[in-house]
Amino acid sequence: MASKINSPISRRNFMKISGAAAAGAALGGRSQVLHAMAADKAAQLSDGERKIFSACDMCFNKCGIIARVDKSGNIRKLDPNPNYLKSRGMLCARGNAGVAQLYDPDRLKHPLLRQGERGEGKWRQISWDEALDLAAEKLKTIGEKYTRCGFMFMAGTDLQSTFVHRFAEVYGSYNVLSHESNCLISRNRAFLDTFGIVPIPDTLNCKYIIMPGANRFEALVTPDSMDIVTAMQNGAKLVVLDPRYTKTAALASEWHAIRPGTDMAFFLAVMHVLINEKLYDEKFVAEMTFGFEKLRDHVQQYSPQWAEQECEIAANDIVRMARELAAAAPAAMVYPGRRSSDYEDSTQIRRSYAIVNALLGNWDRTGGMMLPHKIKVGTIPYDAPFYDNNPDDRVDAERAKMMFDEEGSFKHTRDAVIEGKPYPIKGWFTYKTNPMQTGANRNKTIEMINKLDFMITVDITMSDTAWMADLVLPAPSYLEREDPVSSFQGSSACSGVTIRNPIVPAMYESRPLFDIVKALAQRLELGEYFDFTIKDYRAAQLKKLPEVAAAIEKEGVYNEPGVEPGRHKGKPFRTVSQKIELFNQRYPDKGIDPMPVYRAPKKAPSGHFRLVVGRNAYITQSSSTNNVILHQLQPENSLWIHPKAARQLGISYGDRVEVASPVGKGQLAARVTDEIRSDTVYMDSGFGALSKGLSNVYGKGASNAEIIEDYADEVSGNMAMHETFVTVKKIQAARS
Ligand SMILES: Nc1nc2c(c(=O)[nH]1)N[C@H]1C(S)=C(S)[C@@H](COP(=O)(O)OP(=O)(O)OC[C@H]3O[C@@H](n4cnc5c(=O)[nH]c(N)nc54)[C@H](O)[C@@H]3O)O[C@H]1N2
Ligand SMILES: Nc1nc2c(c(=O)[nH]1)N[C@H]1C(S)=C(S)[C@@H](COP(=O)(O)OP(=O)(O)OC[C@H]3O[C@@H](n4cnc5c(=O)[nH]c(N)nc54)[C@H](O)[C@@H]3O)O[C@H]1N2
Ligand code: SF4
Ligand SMILES: [Mo]
Repeated sequence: MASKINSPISRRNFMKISGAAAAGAALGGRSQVLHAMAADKAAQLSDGERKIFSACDMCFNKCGIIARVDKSGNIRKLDPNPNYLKSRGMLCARGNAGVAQLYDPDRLKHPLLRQGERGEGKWRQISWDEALDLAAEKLKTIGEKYTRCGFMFMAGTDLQSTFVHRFAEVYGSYNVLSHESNCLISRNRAFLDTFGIVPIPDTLNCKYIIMPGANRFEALVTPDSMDIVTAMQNGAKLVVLDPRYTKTAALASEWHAIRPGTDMAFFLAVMHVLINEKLYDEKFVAEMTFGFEKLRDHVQQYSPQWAEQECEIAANDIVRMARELAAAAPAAMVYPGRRSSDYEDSTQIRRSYAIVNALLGNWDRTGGMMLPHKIKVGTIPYDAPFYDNNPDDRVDAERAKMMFDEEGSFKHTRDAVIEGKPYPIKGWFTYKTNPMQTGANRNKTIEMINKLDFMITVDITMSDTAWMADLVLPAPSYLEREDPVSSFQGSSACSGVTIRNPIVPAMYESRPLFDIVKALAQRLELGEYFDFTIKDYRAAQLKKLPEVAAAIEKEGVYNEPGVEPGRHKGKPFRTVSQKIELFNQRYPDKGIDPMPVYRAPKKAPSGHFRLVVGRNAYITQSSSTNNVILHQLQPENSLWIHPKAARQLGISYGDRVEVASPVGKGQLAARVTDEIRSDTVYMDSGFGALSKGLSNVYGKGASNAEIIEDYADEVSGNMAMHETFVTVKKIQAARS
């Protein structure tokens, strides 16, 4: 297999397209990263048009938008906010398609109560009063019968999700889940347990980036996605390790089709070279790190020649890359990535990234791992009541070795609910999250839901999760909502505060989450905890920040200039040793290896492929595949399979194939391509919807959430979605 592809032509083209950035780069400072085109576009308002600042919500990035509203109050277009430093004056394809989400005929319009069996799709339209009375009664009766922890809550990424947490706390349940245990908690665990904090990569000023298991030019994270392009224009080298030839791989300086699950072998060998060739930052390591001697001895077993057998990247390439990293240090990094819901040892894999960064001495230095910075906004404080009959802990406690209490683990909570252990959970409230499509092993999610007495879902469309609920409540989209302000860390190059303003009035009978939990709290005699409006809340947030308040009023955003290196100087790290822990001192007590120990990934049984997960630039997890504009760009998903493997199975491009794992299966078209390893297959997420309320994506393609088995990272409880092996067989030939 060709493990390395250079693609100078596509890279040149890409640079041409983003030429505006190059013009800015010469100016330095803030204009270095702003894309000048946006400003002109935003300025061109036609007669009678108004512009309103807000923040995109087609994914978690919250890029700055200026909505153009016509005389009759309809949104004509969403423009990027040129002054919004985090998004570098840009909106992606999904951001541009936001209007189609607002005016989607599939929007939920009224509260709906289930009539037939769960998932049968029979609903009765009810009034809000009836819906809220019923929801409050269920919260009361389930809370009384099973304790208040018998009702669980789950909220996706959103500025109003904070009110789900607040409601759960005052209601009395600690069983609150976020989307994060299906996303990035093993990365957070790893960096926290190394640096005592999750650092921010200074991609803009970096000279050498190794990017393992991330796809930043498709899986957009602002501003990293744009800053890496700028850094490359300024001469930085980007090395991508990915079993697929992603768009990021295509634009990178170098791509290596690493064997899935072996990144730790690669990085242990990089440590081997850095240490044995004395290329690490000796002064930094001596002063700032703990456990170097132990690490030095530990990595002797992991030579580049050994690693080559595991990760299938040539030993001399590993040595070369280690040397190149060291030569560029401290403006060199292993990019920490984001989603790490991959393997059972994902925390340890990401620890190996963190440790290489520490050896490079890139902490708190230009082009390296920076101390994060967020502007502290205020809140309306409260003291939650104490309920003395509640169990001692979360239902998923102790199921992983070092879980985050605030995030929990979707995988472990679901197991606990199915088992009814250590105590029963009978109610579920979900807001803006779709675990039916984003939690691995969909049939198990259905099994859990069938154990519940009552499930409430707040969404904007009939998602697969809403489809399984008992009560479905319609919410306004981000273009109709007033949210609390949000303070964000946009990278080393900026942080700021943004607002989300309603651009059009809430459509149909939709009601914002805040109004829903406030009304429920009132019915449960907890009204005092929500005795305010969103406006009051915003005012409390900005009470001590008049400058911020003025800027967001005027420009839709408050930008804070970049984080300067050296901010951490002289401060202790928040670890046991108060240093960067190459050897983690808390781990042994928890039964965790204090330094990453390589365990080869499971081998695929004969005739099986490893299935890996990811996304592309049109898709936000499961939530944009029904959007009519994005649906036209990508109507269904396909199975990436290597020509060699396809040939053995008699599969040609476009043939319909069935992909099956021990827990589920799906049918979709084969995309025979050498852009993937021959032992691995891939499909985009968010397709194969069960809900007939999603008229574009219902029944289109396959749902990888159905097929992926539910393993978990042993340390953090993060879902581990790359541990599944599947079979592939041809069902029907492509029509020629
Ligand atoms: N199969 C698979 N699973 C994955 C991933 C994957 O790539 N593939 N990725 C993982 C990652 S990294 C993450 S972060 C998680 C994310 O997982 P989720 O939190 O489930 O995110 P989405 O899939 O975007 O689902 C968001 C839901 O919110 C609804 N929604 C959108 N806007 C609004 C709104 O304004 N108000 C309300 N009330 N609802 C709204 C959408 O209709 C959708 O049902 O998924 C994880 N799981
Ligand atoms: N367009 C778009 N942008 C997004 C999102 C979105 O849904 N759509 N979601 C946002 C969110 S919530 C997140 S968390 C981030 C996620 O962004 P990323 O963290 O970049 O995650 P993925 O896109 O899931 O990409 C992971 C890559 O890892 C590869 N891979 C699989 N197994 C291995 C392995 O063993 N080793 C290596 N080296 N690579 C492997 C996969 O092929 C895939 O290309 O994106 C964010 N940005
Ligand atoms: S990356 Fe795209 S979808 Fe996400 S917030 Fe920015 S413009 Fe919106
Ligand atoms: Mo994520």
